[in-house]
Amino acid sequence: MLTRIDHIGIACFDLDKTVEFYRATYGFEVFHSEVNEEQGVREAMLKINETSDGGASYLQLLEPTREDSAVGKWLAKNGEGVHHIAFGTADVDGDSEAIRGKGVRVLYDEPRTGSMGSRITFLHPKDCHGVLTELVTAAPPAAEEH
Ligand code: V0V
Ligand code: CO
Repeated sequence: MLTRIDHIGIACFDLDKTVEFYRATYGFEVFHSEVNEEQGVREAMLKINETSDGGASYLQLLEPTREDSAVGKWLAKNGEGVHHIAFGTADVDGDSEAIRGKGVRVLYDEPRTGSMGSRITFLHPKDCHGVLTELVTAAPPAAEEH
């Protein structure tokens, strides 16, 4: 069951400048940052609020680490802006398989590693009315601490 907006992914050319915009304009601070080489992104997570399922909602600012990455290609074509939305679930495996069964293309056979040790997969935007959609299961709290 999808229980929250986990994050909104925003593509940018310069992560540091974009982080500074969100800090100076809205007062949002960086909660976590990392490089995900598999996805070809340098990212910053800005926590917006906790949610009733024990999780949280974030903005995910994304700068490509290489031009041929998903975000690099998208930026070259569209410029900066909202790149994807992500729904949180306790069961990304079960939910993605159920959605695959409805005829929506799930991009990965098995979920991959996402921000903060989460497990993620994506649904093809052409099957989702133009919205690249991600499903996320957060890492258990103990795993996040190590
Ligand atoms: C592409 N399209 C999009 C889109 N990206 N539509 C809406 N939103 C997007 N973000 C459209 C594009 O305009 C084309 O439509 C069509 O899909 C094919 O696009 P393409 O440019 O030829 O690119 P592809 O097919 O090589 O790649 C598109 C997909 C790719 C969605 C397959 O971006 C992908 O694998 N994305 C999943 C991984 C990802 O996005 N990673 C970065 C975030 P027309 O022109 O044919 O009509 S990593 C992340 O979120 C992490 C780590 C996390 O949350 O923890
Ligand atoms: Co994401």
